[in-house]
Amino acid sequence: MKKTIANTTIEIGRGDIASQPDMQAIVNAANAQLLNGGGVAGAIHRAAGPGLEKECKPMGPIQPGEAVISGGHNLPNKYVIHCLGPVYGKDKPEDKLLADCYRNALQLADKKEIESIAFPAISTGIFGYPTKDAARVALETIINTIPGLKYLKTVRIVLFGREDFEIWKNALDE
Ligand code: AR6
Repeated sequence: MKKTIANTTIEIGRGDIASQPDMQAIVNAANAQLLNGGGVAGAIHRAAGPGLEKECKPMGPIQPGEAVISGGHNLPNKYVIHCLGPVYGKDKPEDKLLADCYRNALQLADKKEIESIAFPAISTGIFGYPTKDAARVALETIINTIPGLKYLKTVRIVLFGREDFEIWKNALDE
């Protein structure tokens, strides 16, 4: 499932965020301390090796909505952009903070002249953000941010589950 906006293609795919070798950057659904964790953060840190945590630790803690960049270490990607999503029901307003994540990550990527980036569904796991609402906020933000970027050609959303994949596909269709 693809959609092109101002020369940038948005793709919705299924898979593991830590196995996206054709992307220059991947995004981590991080914790504030930028340490190893569960879900996406666990998969990324496992594949990257201990050097990633060592590089990230001094950059933490970060705030909800913030994004920071590191190297990819043993990952096939040159960069990892770490975003702290809002905890649903706690960090408010959730929709603004989630939008900040996607916008800040995309702008940071463009500053580094990154042409391809893969996102997981930030905040929709342990942080409890409902998938359908998160998909709408994320896609709206991506679509609105793309025209202001110079280098980015591909934005991929990588969904773990089949149901999540269907929800995001429908959201992009709308
Ligand atoms: N690839 C792609 N998507 C995945 C993967 C994977 N390998 N693993 C899980 N998902 P989460 P959050 C999906 O919990 O809600 C961590 O412990 C998952 O099904 O990783 O932002 C951190 O340390 C869900 O839809 O991120 C933080 O403390 C989505 O990715 C906290 O969890 C996000 O799930 C962050 O929570």
